Amino acid sequence: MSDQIFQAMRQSIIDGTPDKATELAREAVAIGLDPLEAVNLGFAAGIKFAGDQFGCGEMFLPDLLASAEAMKAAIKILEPEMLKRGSERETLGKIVLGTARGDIHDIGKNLVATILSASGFQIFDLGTSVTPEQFVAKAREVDADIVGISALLTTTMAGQKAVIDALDRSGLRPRVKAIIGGAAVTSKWAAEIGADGFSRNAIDALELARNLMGKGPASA
Ligand code: B12
Repeated sequence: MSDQIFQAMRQSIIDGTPDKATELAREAVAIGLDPLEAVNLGFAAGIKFAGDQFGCGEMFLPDLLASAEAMKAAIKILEPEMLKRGSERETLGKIVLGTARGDIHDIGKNLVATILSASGFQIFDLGTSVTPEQFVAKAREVDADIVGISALLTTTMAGQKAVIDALDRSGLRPRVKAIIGGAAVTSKWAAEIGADGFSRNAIDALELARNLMGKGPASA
C-alpha cells in the first residue's frame, strides 16, 4: 500500500500535477503516514528525477516549473502536519535561513526550515536571493545562534562564502555558527569556505544544528 502511494506521489511531481500532488498529500495525512516519509520517499524522489531529466535535456524548463509547483502544493499540505508533530518540544535556538544572492531555489530550504521549526528551533526565513548584508543584519537583530545558507547553483555557491566572510567581518562569528546546504554542496566546499557544517538533507540539518547547539541526537 505505502509503496503504491509513494510511487503515485513521485509520479505526480514528474507529471507536474499540483492537484494530484495535493490529493495524495491529503491522503497521506488521512491515513496517518509520516509526513517526512511522504516527502522523502514520495514527492522528493519525483523532483530529483525531474531535475535529472532536466539536466540531461530530457525535460524543459516549463515542465520543471510545473514539477516544482506540484512539489510546493504537496509540501503546503504536509507542512502543518510536520509542525504539529514537533510543537510540544523545547526551544533549541535561533536560526536565520535564506537562499544565497542570485538563487531562487527554495524548496529544500523551506523543508529545512519546516523540520528545524518542527523540532524546536526558532526560524527567521529571509527567503530567496538574500545578500550577505541582509544575513548579517538579521543575525544581529535577532541575536541568532546559527545562520543557514542554501545554494543550488554552482554560480551562487560563491554567495555562501560571501555570507561567511561578511559574518566574520561583522565580528558575529565564531559565536554565530554558519551552516550551508544545497544539491551541489560538498564537505570539501564547506571546509574550503570555513563553514561550521553542511548537510545533504533536512534530517541531517537537524542533527547538525542540534550538535552545534551542544544538544545530543534527536530522540523522535
Ligand atoms: C525545482 C528546481 C527548480 C525550480 C525551483 C523552484 C523553487 N521555488 O525552488 C525552478 C524551475 C524555478 C528552477 C529554476 C532554475 N534552475 Co533549477 N532545479 C530544480 C531541481 C529540479 C530540484 C531542486 C529541489 O527543489 N530539490 C528538492 C529539495 C528537497 O532538495 P534540495 O534543494 O537539494 O534541498 C535539500 C538539501 O540540499 C539540503 N539543503 C538545502 N538547502 C539547505 C540549507 C542548509 C543551511 C542546510 C543545512 C541544508 C540544506 O536539505 C534540503 C532538504 O532535504 C534541481 C535539480 C536537483 N537535483 O537539485 C534543479 C537545478 C538546481 N536547477 C538548475 C538550473 C540550471 C536552474 C536555472 C538556472 C534554469 C534556467 N535556465 O533558468 C534556474 C535558476 C534560476 C535562479 N536564478 O535561481 C541546475 C543547476 C546546475 C548547476 N550545477 O548550477 C539543477 C541542478 C538542474 C540540472 N540538473 O541542471 N529550478
